[in-house]
Amino acid sequence: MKTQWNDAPGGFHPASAPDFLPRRELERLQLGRLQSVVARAFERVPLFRRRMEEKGLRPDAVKALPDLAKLPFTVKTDLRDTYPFGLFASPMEEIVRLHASSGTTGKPIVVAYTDADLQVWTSVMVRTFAACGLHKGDVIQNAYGYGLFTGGLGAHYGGEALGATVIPISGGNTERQLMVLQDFNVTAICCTPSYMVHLIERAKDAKIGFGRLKVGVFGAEPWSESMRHHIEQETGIKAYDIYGLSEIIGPGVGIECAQQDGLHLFEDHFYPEIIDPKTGAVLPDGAEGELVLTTLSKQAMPMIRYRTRDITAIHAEPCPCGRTIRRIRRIGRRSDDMFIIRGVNVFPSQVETALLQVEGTLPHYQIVLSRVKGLDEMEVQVEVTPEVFSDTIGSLESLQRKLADAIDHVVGIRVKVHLVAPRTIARSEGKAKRVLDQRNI
Ligand code: DLL
Repeated sequence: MKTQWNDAPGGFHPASAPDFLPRRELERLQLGRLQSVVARAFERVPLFRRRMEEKGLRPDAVKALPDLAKLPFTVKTDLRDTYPFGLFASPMEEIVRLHASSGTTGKPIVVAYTDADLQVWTSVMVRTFAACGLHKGDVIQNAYGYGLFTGGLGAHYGGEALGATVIPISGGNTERQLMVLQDFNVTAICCTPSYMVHLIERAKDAKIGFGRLKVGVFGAEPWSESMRHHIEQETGIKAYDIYGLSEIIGPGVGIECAQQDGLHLFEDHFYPEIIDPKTGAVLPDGAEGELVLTTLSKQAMPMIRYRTRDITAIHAEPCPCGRTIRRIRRIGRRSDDMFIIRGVNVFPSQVETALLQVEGTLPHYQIVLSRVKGLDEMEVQVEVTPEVFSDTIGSLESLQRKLADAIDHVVGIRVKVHLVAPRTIARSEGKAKRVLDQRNI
């Protein structure tokens, strides 16, 4: 095949062909894959079989794509309850890789891949990088953590298969990251957006730039449009949002294209539904709800109707980039991220959006939750820029008021804002921990 994609950034990569399938062809492919994966899970995963039988269903109930809505959901606790290998649909000798995701409590969840699963993963990561305009000749600094976390190895093999040069630097060691970035002529970086903010700060300290860097592939945690603006302004690169989760495959479930307006889901492998999180009912395209994903081709650990807890909406309208695979809106919220302050639902991402609208602060903040006389309270700690910090008390007070106003405007409640000196909030090398929950202390 002629590899024109070598010459033009953003050009076509052959692996991306499924991104552009005519809808009917895509749906035919999806249905065939769905029927086989449901049959496989029914035959090989006792928990899934039991749930199907409880509903009086057999795999032949899936005659068309909408029939998926009849099938039982899978939830995170199913992975915990069957720890470590209870949901595997392949014998151990066919499993060539395990990853694990640390849970908030106790045992992690374990995910498995056959050789064919790894090939699919690599192909969706190639499509991911291609959608960001990367190709052979690019130099990718992969600062996602290598190890049990899926970010490092997932991006790694995709980058290599793309034909790019991959630097497997993993997370952390910020000085070295900046040195490599300059010296190895890095053109793309993969890390969490919060770590990129940290790199920007340290590069500024060292009075160095970002060399040939042109693209960032940032994900694994929610980040706001204002955060994107900050990163792009400070570095001159294009910052793309990448989505994924261990239970489904890892990174490579969805990616933004050059439009940066929603994430295309590789729905020939991961079938999306949006449900009402309370009733479980499937919602139409455009409606906001919980994203539910079904792996259409996974062998080792098929996930049927996995409830991601990520809140988004499907955009069905065509994308100017020409991809026919549907898009989801950027994920700013998880249903389990929410807390209730004085009767108002609050998501951490709303706080970020509000803070970054106000000049004089840095994108480093922490939300501290506490319980006072049985009621939940929230305080927002925000770092201010060194210039503002050395300013008069009066200007700090005015900034504090502006921030409280901005939060009030976005979230709808007045909360305490505490300005802190630059470099006082812990920096993360991977996923940032934005909420410090002291309610049960
Ligand atoms: O974070 C996989 C990944 C690695 C994705 C590298 C992107 C880049 P988990 O550790 O299992 O897997 O966490 C998955 O992180 O359900 C979301 O809540 C959140 N998340 C991931 N990407 C995004 C994103 C990896 N772009 C969980 N925006 C998911 C918002 C995200 N949230």
